[in-house]
Amino acid sequence: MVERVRAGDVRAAARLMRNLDDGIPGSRAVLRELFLRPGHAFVLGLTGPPGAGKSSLTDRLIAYHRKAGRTVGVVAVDPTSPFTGGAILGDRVRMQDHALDPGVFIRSLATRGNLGGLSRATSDVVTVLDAMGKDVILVETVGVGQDEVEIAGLAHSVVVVSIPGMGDEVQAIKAGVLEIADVFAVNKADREGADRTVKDLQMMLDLRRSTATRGGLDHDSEHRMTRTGAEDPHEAGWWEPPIVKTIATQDVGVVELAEAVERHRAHLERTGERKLREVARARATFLALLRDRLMQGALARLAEREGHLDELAARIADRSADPYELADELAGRL
Ligand SMILES: Nc1nc2c(ncn2[C@@H]2O[C@H](COP(=O)(O)OP(=O)(O)OP(=O)(O)O)[C@@H](O)[C@H]2O)c(=O)[nH]1
Ligand SMILES: [Mg+2]
Repeated sequence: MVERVRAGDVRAAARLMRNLDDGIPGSRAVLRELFLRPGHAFVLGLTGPPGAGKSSLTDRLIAYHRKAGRTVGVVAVDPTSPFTGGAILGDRVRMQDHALDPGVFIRSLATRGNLGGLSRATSDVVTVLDAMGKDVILVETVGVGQDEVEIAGLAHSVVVVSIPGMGDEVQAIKAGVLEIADVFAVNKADREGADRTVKDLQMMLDLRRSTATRGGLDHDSEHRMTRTGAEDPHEAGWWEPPIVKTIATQDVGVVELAEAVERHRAHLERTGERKLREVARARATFLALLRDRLMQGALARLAEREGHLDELAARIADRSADPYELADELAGRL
């Protein structure tokens, strides 16, 4: 299985991804082997509010990279499929032009059916796609900041997709996304208000630049990457996120978007930040794994002693069991 995946065998990769999803014994050992002999993929995250056009842009970016002779892997994560009534079908339809292209591998993930959480499942798929030798991996996630999938911990570069007329949502962007955006795409630029959105974003960036005294990456207590800033923004090493207007449905601005990402990729190489991001990704992956393992261990022990979790929950609810004491005790024993 390891050799077949590394040779780029699509069926072996699809099977491995399914097995990982289903928790089939042995699949994690395969993943481990693959992890230790990685490929060379550049991982690009696309994130933004539901319906912003992330899948449409992803589709166009696939075409762009294929034209340049690069192989592409895609992970589309949708924890909120009610918005589209099933992202998996939607993504298939939107990206169907590439369904028969052997140079493209598309994998959709929904919340259900992923043992150990979406974050880990996403990172597993990225590992497999990388091992397959894909040149570029596009990871689409819905949501902004509060998402279960920490896209910044997974990708080398992150494109934040916004749309005209977001008003309040730009406020929301201010909170978390500014920190993770390497490139902004203002999609649906055929709609009114695109220039206004560009201006709003630009104002936020200007504000940030004027308050920042230092630039660089560190981790906050939530083990996310944050910019600590270690130098004057006007010195080399400061990355100013470009804002690109796009119309995904008409293939407008897509080359500019891809080129902005390419400039960021070059910046990462030049400044050594790519390595930093890979360390950040390793950190996030490891913590997610550890959390899973500890939780599994704790729940198994709990089941031995206290019975089914639902029964215990009922006892906690009617105050006949003490959740604080139980949690302390379990954690202590682990
Ligand atoms: N007018 C216009 N419509 C667009 C544009 N890009 C995408 N759309 C439409 O917007 C809708 C949502 O596009 P998607 O690509 O599915 O958006 P998404 O962000 O992937 O959506 P979710 O994955 O459900 O969050 C579709 O009907 C697209 O055809 C654009 O540039 N202009
Ligand atoms: Mg989508």
